[in-house]
Amino acid sequence: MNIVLASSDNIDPKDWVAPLAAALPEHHISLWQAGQARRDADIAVVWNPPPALFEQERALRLIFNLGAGVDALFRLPSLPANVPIVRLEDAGMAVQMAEYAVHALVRTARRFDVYEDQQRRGLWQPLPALDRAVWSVGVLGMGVMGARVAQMAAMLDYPVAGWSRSAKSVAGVRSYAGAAQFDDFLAQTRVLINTLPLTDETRHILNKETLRRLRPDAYVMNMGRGAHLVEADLLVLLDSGHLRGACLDVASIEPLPDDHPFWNHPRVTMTPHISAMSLRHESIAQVAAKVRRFQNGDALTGLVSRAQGY
Ligand code: NDP
Ligand code: OXD
Repeated sequence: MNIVLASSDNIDPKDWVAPLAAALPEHHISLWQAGQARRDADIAVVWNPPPALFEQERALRLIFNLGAGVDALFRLPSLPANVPIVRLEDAGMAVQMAEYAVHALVRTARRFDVYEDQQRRGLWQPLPALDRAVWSVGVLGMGVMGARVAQMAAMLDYPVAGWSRSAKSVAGVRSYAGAAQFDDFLAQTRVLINTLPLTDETRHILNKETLRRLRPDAYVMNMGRGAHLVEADLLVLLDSGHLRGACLDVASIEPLPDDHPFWNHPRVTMTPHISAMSLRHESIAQVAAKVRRFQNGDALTGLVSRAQGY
């Protein structure tokens, strides 16, 4: 089969094309770049591909997204309507996401942020011991990422709940499902961790109405997408004291503009979309295994639902 790799980010062929070709020696692998002749590709392996890819390659039978979130693909008007899309499932990302969330959770609950400040001020001052019962964690999205985050927080004995479209059964995690249980989920949450995909239903789900429903002195983490959060609402709730802080891995505009208030806000921790990075070796192994299944006519996991948008 003819397989092309395409991304708007610069891809160094030796990083992706050569290892994918080594993993799939029976197929022809090449880098797709705008302005080059059509390849009559069967499969496109993409991350934020240039829109021209789908305008030119009209014979695609499968699109493989080199990430968990497919929102950027759905924004492309040229995306063909009937070609199946498969996204990365975990591939080493879930453990990173869980590590990121637990780091931020423990930092705020155990007051490491305060101890860092005390150290700078030369202050030797133990603070009261942690009472886990008052640090209820709520994870938005209980898919590959969210379930791992929730499990990890539950293993540290925090009270944990998860919210998803369908009910889940995860040890140590109370399940809330659907719009009908959303308010109850928020009302019992103090540390809100977003791992939802960005869809029409979840855009701006973190706004002043929803964030106000959290328990007082709440903390918000966003590792989903910047457009889940109404950033101005977060700032108002931080400044009014309803929220104690936020840890944000994603922003509505990335890279974050130079004059954005998040850069210098004393209670915002900002990271550059790194909570769970695509790992080349794991991603290529997953793509290669699925290409073989596809070629054999076997069912694929990780298929994206166009109706649900994830
Ligand atoms: P999954 O598809 O495995 O999980 C998505 C979860 O969200 C599911 O539990 C799903 O419910 C739930 N969900 C979706 N829509 C709704 C809704 N309207 N109401 C309630 N629940 C909903 O995705 P992943 O866990 O693999 O990835 C999730 C997202 O994490 C990605 O889309 C991406 O945006 C983000 N991400 C960010 C990274 C980063 O570095 N910042 C890295 C990787 C991912 P159900 O199970 O019932 O279908
Ligand atoms: C992803 C991401 O969706 O890196 O995989 O954000």
